[in-house]
Amino acid sequence: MDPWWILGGVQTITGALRIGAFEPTFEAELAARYEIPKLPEEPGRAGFLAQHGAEVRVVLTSGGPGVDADLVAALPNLEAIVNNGAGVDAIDLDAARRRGIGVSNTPDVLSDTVADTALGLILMTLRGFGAADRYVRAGRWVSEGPFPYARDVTGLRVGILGLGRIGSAIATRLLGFGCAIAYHNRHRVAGSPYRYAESPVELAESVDVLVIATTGDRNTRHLVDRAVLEALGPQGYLVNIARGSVVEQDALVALLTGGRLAGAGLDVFADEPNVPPELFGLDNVVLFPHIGSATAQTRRAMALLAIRNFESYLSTGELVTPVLARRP
Ligand code: 8YV
Repeated sequence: MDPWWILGGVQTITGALRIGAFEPTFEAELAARYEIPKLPEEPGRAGFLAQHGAEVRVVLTSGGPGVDADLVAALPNLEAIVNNGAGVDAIDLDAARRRGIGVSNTPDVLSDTVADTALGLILMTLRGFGAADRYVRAGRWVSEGPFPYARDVTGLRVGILGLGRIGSAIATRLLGFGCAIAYHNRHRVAGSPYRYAESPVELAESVDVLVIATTGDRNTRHLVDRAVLEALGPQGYLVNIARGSVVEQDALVALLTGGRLAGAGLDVFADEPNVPPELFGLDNVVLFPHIGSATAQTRRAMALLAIRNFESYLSTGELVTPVLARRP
């Protein structure tokens, strides 16, 4: 290990910098091992960067606020960005690529848990399980009688937008429900047993439920626009466990409040933690606070993988799970 990384064996890491608040498990696992300086918020941020920016070689981050082009520019010797999370949408990958900065994420270890969340949203939205629970608690079973009928999940036609690791885990689960799976992806997945749709609109118009499992980046921004939502139609449901940026949220809200979509199950939003209040009164909409991967086991596995990337970079100059390879 280079001498500038560790001072006197006390695991005080120099040359590294933490950006933003970390989710609790990553915070705890990191704090148990290392002391790493945090980038202060303004008003101290600019002064800190002017004084220490050139010392920073590795950045640790965990989703937002991430690392934008300005921050990359303020860290002239940055070599690697380690993200605790699969999605790297809060990191300016173009700015990193231009400078040859490596970027790592935490793939695979969260796929099953996020897929479980998607199934939970499908079941809750179509069967009205959340609304049914509220019905009992409000005493309405007693005062109003039986809860209204819901929609079957078994045998549904489900379209998956983005058949990557998470999308595939969702599809596998849905096979157990006898669902017919179709997908759209930037590229057709060789050997996939599922029907391929040429476009998001073509996928949406041929399914009962559209599940978004793409990455969130500038290529997927508003991929699910008004035209796709209208193609899904008044009998169709939208489920999103990916990123709010993939959906034209204003159009989604307008169609849901106008009764032109059957319902939606949403774990992610355009401007988290703000959720359009127009959705709060709709029983055909299920709203989660971005909990796709939020189990104790998975958050620990993610934290340990992020730390493995960090340690590997410090000792070998290689990231374990890079989304962007370092180019010295
Ligand atoms: C976390 C996520 O909320 O992995 C992702 O991309 O969206 C979530 O698992 C995020 O990483 C913050 O820790």
